[in-house]
Amino acid sequence: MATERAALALAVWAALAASGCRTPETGILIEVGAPPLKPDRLDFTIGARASGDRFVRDADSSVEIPVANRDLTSDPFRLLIHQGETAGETVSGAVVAFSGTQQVGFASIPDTTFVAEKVLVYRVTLIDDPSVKLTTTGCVTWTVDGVAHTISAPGDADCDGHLSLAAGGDDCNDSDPTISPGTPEICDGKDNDCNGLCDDGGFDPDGDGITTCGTMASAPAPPNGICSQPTALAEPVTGQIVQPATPGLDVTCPAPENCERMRSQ
Ligand SMILES: [Ca+2]
Ligand SMILES: [Ca+2]
Ligand SMILES: [Ca+2]
Ligand SMILES: [Ca+2]
Repeated sequence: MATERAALALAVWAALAASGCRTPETGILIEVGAPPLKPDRLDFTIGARASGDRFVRDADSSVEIPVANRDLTSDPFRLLIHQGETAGETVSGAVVAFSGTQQVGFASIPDTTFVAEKVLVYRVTLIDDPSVKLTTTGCVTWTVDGVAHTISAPGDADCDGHLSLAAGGDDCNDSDPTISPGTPEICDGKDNDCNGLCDDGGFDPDGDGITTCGTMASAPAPPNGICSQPTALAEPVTGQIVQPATPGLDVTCPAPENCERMRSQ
């Protein structure tokens, strides 16, 4: 797919060059036109490849462009990113169109590597895509053909909308999107809401300190929000044979809480 798009882009550039354009620079040109609804601004998020397949928002090339008085159908907006302006050699791009606070269009370009002395042209059309999510921290996530794409933000690596503690935020674990202030507590061995307590969501109905997921209820959570989960205290699932109540006789627990009492007797 990337090769086909690059070939298409080069063909487009060849057409531009034939029409009298000067010798190209090295860059990537994103041309945005034909929105379904008239936006008043375009939010370009350009991600530079970091480690592995991870892309991180590049502050220098990610821009917000006012287009309230522009007819993008007849006058497309073009953003040219030069090599060297981003932190990496391979970039990914997302364009979110806004009308006020409402998202009215989206487009993306695939992972693209600069080609020396070429300008790769991507003509994109804004479409309505409900899969797109843009956080206040600058992360963009979207899905194409069932494949999730993410451009994370410096300071918000897990894109949960909360900056890490190191970045001055309140996310006590910036590599886990199921952990951040305001996230509902679930029985998973994590301090989901970053309040410093493990699985403090009513998962210990008999108050013996052992939750139904096998953690210590309301125990102090480590700084990363990952709570200890001692296997010796793990709560059995309903119907599991735990231990004989009478030597030689197996007992099947009717419910986890009953199993718990049985084991402590
Ligand atoms: Ca985060
Ligand atoms: Ca988090
Ligand atoms: Ca908690
Ligand atoms: Ca939890």
